Amino acid sequence: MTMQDAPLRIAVIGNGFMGRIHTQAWRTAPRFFDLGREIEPIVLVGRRPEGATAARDLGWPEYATDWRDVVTRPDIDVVDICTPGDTHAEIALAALAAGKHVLCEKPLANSVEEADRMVAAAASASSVAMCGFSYRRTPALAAARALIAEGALGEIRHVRAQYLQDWLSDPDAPHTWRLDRERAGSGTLGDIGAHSIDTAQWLLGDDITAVSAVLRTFVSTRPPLAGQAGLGGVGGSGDRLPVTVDDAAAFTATFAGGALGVFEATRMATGRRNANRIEINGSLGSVAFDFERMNELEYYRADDPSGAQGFRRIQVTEPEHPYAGAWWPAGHGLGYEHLFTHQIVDLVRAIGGDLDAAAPSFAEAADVQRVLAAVAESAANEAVMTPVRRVG
Ligand code: SOE
Repeated sequence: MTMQDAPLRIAVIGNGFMGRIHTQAWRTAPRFFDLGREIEPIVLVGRRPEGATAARDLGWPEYATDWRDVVTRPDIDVVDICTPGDTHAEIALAALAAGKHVLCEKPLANSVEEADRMVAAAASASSVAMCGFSYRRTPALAAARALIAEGALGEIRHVRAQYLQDWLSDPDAPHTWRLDRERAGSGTLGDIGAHSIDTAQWLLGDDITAVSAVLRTFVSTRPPLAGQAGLGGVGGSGDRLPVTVDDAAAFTATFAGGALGVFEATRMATGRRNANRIEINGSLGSVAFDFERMNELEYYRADDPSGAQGFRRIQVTEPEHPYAGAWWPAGHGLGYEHLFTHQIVDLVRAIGGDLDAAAPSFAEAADVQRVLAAVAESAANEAVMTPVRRVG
């Protein structure tokens, strides 16, 4: 049996929301896509012994509580990191040093310094290292990228990106690791603003060169977490804990190619559950996308006859659209979990030799980290906020 014939043996590190959805993706990918390789889930890692029951329910043959015991094991080929950001670098470095392929959840790290160490380790490893910016695997966004790449939008002038959620809008929503700077690195900015940054740079094939930013924390303390239900969990009755990260981020950005970007990210936009939106305007047309309608892409062509101009709504559910053909009959549509399945498909293809499929690389993800750092630096430097001068 050659290496390529042998099953790819998987360890997922982290058993929260992301660990669960990655688990699902590893199981589903080989059922719908020809991966050229069998997948063998070996072990799920969580921090608490009581996670064993849920791991079994998810179909894992084994559960462990210390990632250090797992990432060097000879029966593991891929280490899939789904932990909070403060552990990404340590786990990835250990896994790469042990020759494992690595998939690491976004944002790549909690600082540029950590991200750079991960990039260096990936560069000297012979295995594949990829960061999980899952929205790149949305068929509609992949279709938008193809339109932009073929020049259908002409010269790109505007990028308008909003990522709006509301799971923190209740001031009594509990404190979780996502609200702790030590663990998460930043708040809304790194959690969901990072997606918008990655999506914008990837869609345009262009780099953000400078930013001017404001960050806001609207609720500065929260009750401790008592139990897990949904993203926010259930609040307990103990002393309130300090929120050490941003609740919302807003920034303008310039792109190397001349486009102007306006970005907004918040987890406090009441009524907006997962509105990851982006609109791009070019000299020949525009595209607009909202993840709450993820199977649709709006497309405007400036050369349509003047009496028939307007945004057309493309159903990105047809066999000719990226990823869509592997699923259901035309028109039937996909959901959030499919992005993660597509991500696994691309990772396995990269491991099989199609190296371009492993995107974003750690280097590209470190570039997003640099934009996050610039946004934080700009926001910390209040001098960039020019006061409005009023009379009286
Ligand atoms: C929480 O805001 C979160 O789960 C993010 O961490 C994910 O990256 C995003 O896809 C959905 O929302």
